Amino acid sequence: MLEFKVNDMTCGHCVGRVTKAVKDVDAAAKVDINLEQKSVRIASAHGAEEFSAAIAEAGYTPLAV
Ligand SMILES: [Cu+2]
Repeated sequence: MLEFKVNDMTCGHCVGRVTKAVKDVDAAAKVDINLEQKSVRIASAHGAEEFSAAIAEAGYTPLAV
């Protein structure tokens, strides 16, 4: 399980964009986002750096937890 904190994720639109960024890396990834806690949990065989880069490219700031 990978986890990031994305503090600039503020609404459902952001959740959608982050989810899409994760799915673009791995369509089979399981994504669990808690907007209140700004947490993004990802179950995937892909590495954390790939997701971190994709979330950053979507315009957000993923922090390692
Ligand atoms: Cu938003």
